[in-house]
Amino acid sequence: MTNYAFPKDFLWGGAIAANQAEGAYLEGGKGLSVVDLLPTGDKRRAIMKGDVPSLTPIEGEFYPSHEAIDFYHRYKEDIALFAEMGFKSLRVSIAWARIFPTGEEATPNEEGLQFYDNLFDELIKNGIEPVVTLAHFDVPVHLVEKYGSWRHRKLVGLFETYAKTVLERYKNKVKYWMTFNEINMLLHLPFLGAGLVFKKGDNVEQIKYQAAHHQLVASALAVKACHEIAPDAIIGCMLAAGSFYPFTCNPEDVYQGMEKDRESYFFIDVQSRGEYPGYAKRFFRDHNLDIVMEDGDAEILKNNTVDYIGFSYYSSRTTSTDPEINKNMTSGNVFGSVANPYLAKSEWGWTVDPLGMRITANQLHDRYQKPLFVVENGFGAHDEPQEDGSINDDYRIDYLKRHIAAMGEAIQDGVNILGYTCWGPIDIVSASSGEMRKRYGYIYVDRDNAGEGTLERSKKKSFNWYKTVIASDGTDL
Ligand code: BGP
Repeated sequence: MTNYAFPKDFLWGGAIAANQAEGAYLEGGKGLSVVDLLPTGDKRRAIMKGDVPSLTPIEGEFYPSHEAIDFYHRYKEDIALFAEMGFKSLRVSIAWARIFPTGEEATPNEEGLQFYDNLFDELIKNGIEPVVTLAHFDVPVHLVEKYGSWRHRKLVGLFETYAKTVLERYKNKVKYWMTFNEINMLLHLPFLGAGLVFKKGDNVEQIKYQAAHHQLVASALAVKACHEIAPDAIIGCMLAAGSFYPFTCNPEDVYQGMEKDRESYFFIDVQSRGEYPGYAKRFFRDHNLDIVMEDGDAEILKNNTVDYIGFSYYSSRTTSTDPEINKNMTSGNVFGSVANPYLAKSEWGWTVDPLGMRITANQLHDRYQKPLFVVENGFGAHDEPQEDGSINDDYRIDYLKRHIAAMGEAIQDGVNILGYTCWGPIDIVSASSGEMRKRYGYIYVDRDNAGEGTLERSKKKSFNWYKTVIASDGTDL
């Protein structure tokens, strides 16, 4: 229960990504994306970090993105279910390689453009506002082969062309845009975030921050294009958020927490304030990083800042300078977090911290003074269907309830939040593990880790719960 209602125009909904839902990985003229090279399990983790054995799919290997949950063919059925829950918005991403299969054709792939026209039309017909991410972990593989992906300046112009193409095409259908999903993921999973492949002897830090600069300029150019092409639309950035707590009140721990937060804030500082913060310049100096910036880049960044801050929030993080404490890292956190003794963890080692949602939202508000949009939040869990097929996912309802309440408290604190698109309202492929078994949905999809199953959809207990939440403007949790 909340003791007040969320705003009437609050964008309740859900979020998915092309590569985790669509499947049809080479259909309709689509080219290969980096995510199409990610198998499941430990191999996936190594590849996401940049140790990439092959830039073509390996014979006999299972790649979950290739079919995913077949949203490409079943989106109408899925959207009908979202509409039944009362969704006001659905966050989707456009697969770059559906529009430009190699990333550098002279003209876009009409079949790819048509697919998203159909998708957006279907959403609009159902009263659901499309919220569109331009890049959700899916650089065309051709650009990795030819240019080394985002390490090369060439990607900036190619991305700008792609962004302009889709903005022009969908300007009358889409009002909410976002540039790079979890842009700070580039530092932790550089192949996933930016298509970066490393060889022995590479100066990894130099390559990552150069790629980051290119993405930041490309993001600003997409903002510029959006403001010119679709002046009634708004465009934001997207941060994998979750503040670092110091493990103790030792100032060394507190300072380290600040530094760790800045590793992520650095991106948003540039996208939202329009310039590199002093601490980033110092970091480059101290680490002998020589980031090549072209004449005019500073102006591009300064003049094209984002309209809102989109973020994902799954958990807080905790940091310590004590080597003994550091032996106890949480397994599920790519950001490098030690276990927090006050908080429980999910089966995948993700810390559960609803109050952290309120803390993070307030910190982002204090820092940027721009509207926020919670574009991902949810609980990845293994669901066990009962004999009659029903799924009683009370654990998921409990997680979501507490996080929505915390978000409501943040709104009462004065934070302007545009909406809430929970992650994976229908079960989709997990980004970090590639598993289907790690489910977030209100809608169950019959498919297992090996890709077996009918792909049939069914409602979990949480389906009606979320429907009530939306219908009651968040008062009935
Ligand atoms: C974010 C990504 C999503 C997503 C989510 C949940 O990092 O933006 O693509 O999948 O996390 O993570 P996972 O699927 O690994 O549980």
